[in-house]
Amino acid sequence: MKNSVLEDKVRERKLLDALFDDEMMSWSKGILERYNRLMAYYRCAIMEVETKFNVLNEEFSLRYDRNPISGIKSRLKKLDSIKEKLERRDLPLTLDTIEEHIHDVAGVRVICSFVDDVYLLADALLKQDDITLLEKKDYIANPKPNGYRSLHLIVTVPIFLEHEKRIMQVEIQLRTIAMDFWASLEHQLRYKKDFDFTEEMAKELQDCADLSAQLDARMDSLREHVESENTYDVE
Ligand code: 0O2
Repeated sequence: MKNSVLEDKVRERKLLDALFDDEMMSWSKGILERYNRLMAYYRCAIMEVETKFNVLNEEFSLRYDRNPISGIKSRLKKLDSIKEKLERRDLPLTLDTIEEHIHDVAGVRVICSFVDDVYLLADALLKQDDITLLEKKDYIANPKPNGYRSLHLIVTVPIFLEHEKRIMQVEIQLRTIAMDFWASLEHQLRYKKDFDFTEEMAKELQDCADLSAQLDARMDSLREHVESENTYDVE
C-alpha cells in the first residue's frame, strides 16, 4: 500500500473513532434533539398562522361571497440555507443565533386573488391581539429594482405547549396570483445552474413584472365594477 493511501486510512480511522466516541455521540445527539425540537416549534407556528388565514378566508367568503385566498404555501427553511445566511452575516451556526437572527425559518406564503385582498388580510391579521408586527416591507408599493412585488411581514405568534408558551417568529409573504406567477418563474430562472442574466434578460423580466402589475390593476378594477353593480342590484 502506498504511503498516501495508508495515511488516508489512518485519518479515516481517527475521524470515525472521534465520531463514534461515546461522549461525542451523546453530545451530538443532544444538539440534534434540540434542533429537531426548535424546528417542531416553527412548524407549530406555521400551523397557527395558517389557521388564522384559513379562518379569515372563511369569514370573508361569507361576507363578500368570494374567497380572498387562492392558496397558502408554507415551508421551513433548510439547514443549508440557514447556515449560508448566518455565514453571510458573519454569525456562528448555533441554535440561539438561528432563533435570534433568522427571521424566516418559518415561512408562510399567502396567494391572494386581488391586490386589495393582500392589504385586507394583512390588516385583519395584524389587528389580532396575539400577533406582533416586527417588520413590514411593502414591495407592492415599492417593488424591488428587478420587478419583484409582494407584501412581507415578520410577526411573532405564540404557540402553546404542554407546560409553556413560546413566542415564535414567522415570515409572511402576501401576494397575488400574478405576483406569485412572476416570482416563481423568476426564481426558477435565477437558480438555473451556470447561467448569468444578461442586461436584456433582466430588462425583459422587469417588463414581465410591469405586465403582471397591469394585469392586477385591471382585474382589481373589474372586481370593483362587479361589486358596485351587485351592491346597486341589492339596493
Ligand atoms: P426562500 O427560499 O424563498 O426562503 P434576507 O431575507 O435577509 O436574505 P432581505 O432582503 O431582508 O434578505 O429579505 P426580503 O427582501 O424581505 O426577501 C426575502 C424573501 O423574499 C426571499 O427569501 C424570497 O422568498 C423573496 N424574494 C425577495 N426578493 C425576491 C426576488 O427578487 N425574486 C423572488 N423570486 N423572490 C424574492 P429567500 O431566503 O431568498 O429564499
